[in-house]
Amino acid sequence: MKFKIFSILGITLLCCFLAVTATLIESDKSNKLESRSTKSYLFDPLPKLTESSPATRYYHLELKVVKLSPDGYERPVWSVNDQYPGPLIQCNKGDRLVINVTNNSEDPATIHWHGIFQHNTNWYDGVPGQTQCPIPNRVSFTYNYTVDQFGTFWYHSHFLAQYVDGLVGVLIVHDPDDPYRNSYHEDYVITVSDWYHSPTAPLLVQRLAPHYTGFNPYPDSALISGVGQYNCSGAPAGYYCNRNVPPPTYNVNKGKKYRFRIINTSAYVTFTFSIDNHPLKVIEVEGTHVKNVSAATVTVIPIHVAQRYSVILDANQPVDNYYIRASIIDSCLPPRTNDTINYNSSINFNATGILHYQGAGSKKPTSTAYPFTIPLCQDLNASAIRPYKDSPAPSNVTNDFVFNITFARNDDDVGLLGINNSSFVPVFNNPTNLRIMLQENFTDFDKNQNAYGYDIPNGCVQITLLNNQPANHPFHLHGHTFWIVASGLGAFLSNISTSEYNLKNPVIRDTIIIPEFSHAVIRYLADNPGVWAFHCHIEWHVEMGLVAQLIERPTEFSNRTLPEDVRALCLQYDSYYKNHKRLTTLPRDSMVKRLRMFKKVK
Ligand SMILES: [Cu+2]
Repeated sequence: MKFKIFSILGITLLCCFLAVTATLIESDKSNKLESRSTKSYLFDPLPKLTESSPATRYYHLELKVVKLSPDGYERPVWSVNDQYPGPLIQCNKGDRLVINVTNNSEDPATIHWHGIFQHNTNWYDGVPGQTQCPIPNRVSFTYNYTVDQFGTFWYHSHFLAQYVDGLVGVLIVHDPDDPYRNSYHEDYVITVSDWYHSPTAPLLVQRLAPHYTGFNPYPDSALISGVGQYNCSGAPAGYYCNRNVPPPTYNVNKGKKYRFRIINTSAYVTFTFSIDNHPLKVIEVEGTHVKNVSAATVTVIPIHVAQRYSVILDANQPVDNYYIRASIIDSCLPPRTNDTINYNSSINFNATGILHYQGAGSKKPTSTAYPFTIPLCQDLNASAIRPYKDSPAPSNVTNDFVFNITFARNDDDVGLLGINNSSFVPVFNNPTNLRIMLQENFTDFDKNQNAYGYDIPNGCVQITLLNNQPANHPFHLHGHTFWIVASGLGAFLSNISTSEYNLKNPVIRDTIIIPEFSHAVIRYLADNPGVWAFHCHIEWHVEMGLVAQLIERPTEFSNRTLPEDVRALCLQYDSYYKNHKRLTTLPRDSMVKRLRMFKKVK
């Protein structure tokens, strides 16, 4: 075994107080992955866009597996342009994004643009088996869409659990008419995420193994903006592990105001987010501006998987260093039973970063956390996030669906989640939107396609979600935002009284938590023909089947013209599989086989 002493370059001003000491490295000549470290854009204010809008903005994303150590522990990471999180994409409302994706990751992949409506471009929504075939390895594919909305978004792979392996990035759309534009000086992004030291393919194989009785895999770290501080106690002998990663640090100047865009890119966990001594004024939730009221100023924000908030921080405190806190809410998780994958993880649930006032020097913060007063595993109180402009929900429901969240074991004793007792199985090489375009009727699809359709132009779709399970599920709707007209305890229709519906000024967002034994009623307009996923965003639950497909206005959609490169991708994907000699050896490919197996069982 060979040890080297490494000194860490590029240390920020603040981290000088940390002793940067020796780190262990074992050189592993058999591993051919390149080891990279890149400075993240996340700690700088968003660069100003120079071109006037509407503009066409071009991006190139290369998907590639590299060795990175976000929390000090080195592992293969499914990176974008060698980075984790992937590079920033930003534009103005009205711009066109042309994003060329070159897949050199060895796996198939797709990119979903989380929260982007994809009006008239359903085939660029990036969901394998629903809106496109996966992009095979060594193939490039260009996403090309107009962005007619604004807000804080992210992008991520939608292929198996690839995003949990690192394939995520930030997408910001600026609003020329932002009512809060003059209320802050700089614009920062913060991501919070759980992080796993094992690649997800073996974790998924275990999670979906017959007779498995545990819960979702336990993460190893909590990251702030892609940076974590792992104590290395769980690192196997010989693995590179640096227990002195500098803390994620955001610099502010006293007297200025800062917008922070907070994004939870986790696979699993709910965080609370706070910055000591600094109340946060919420101004945006998932692409909708929030009303300027005193209730919008909060101290602690619960943020579930895939949710986003923008807040304004007033740097009006004494010049000092203060803790930024991202804490995993333990009580949102099931008990840590010893049959759960990675149950003995040495994770620190309370990740911290530093808000550094210019001139504060480098001493460690002594600030204390705000008391946590928000009800557990619920969304931020609705009074804090009312839409800036009152936006009544439509009152005439044209299509009414009830989705029961169900759990059952199949004939192989594999635990599966489902919508109305049906566990979704993607068919990667025959995506639903292509089938609709070939005039197939969704009512003829296999039951495990979980296809729910409606055909009334601009009708109002209502979905009642009933969660009679001891688990919390953050549900995300593609292609839309929705009005939350009701939510609360009780998982039966009898628990819901229509007289309590708020149609006047309900919260609008695209990702909602459905806590255990609870319900929610959402409405949205059928204004976007296409195939839209509606699913729990806990990645482990996605692979267990907690996914529905909403077939929106198939009559109209089937008459649209599919871009030739989208169709060609399916031919490339089929030939990739025919020629792929390692089909049975790559863990992620064995996952594909396993998913096909489910299809036979149910
Ligand atoms: Cu879930």
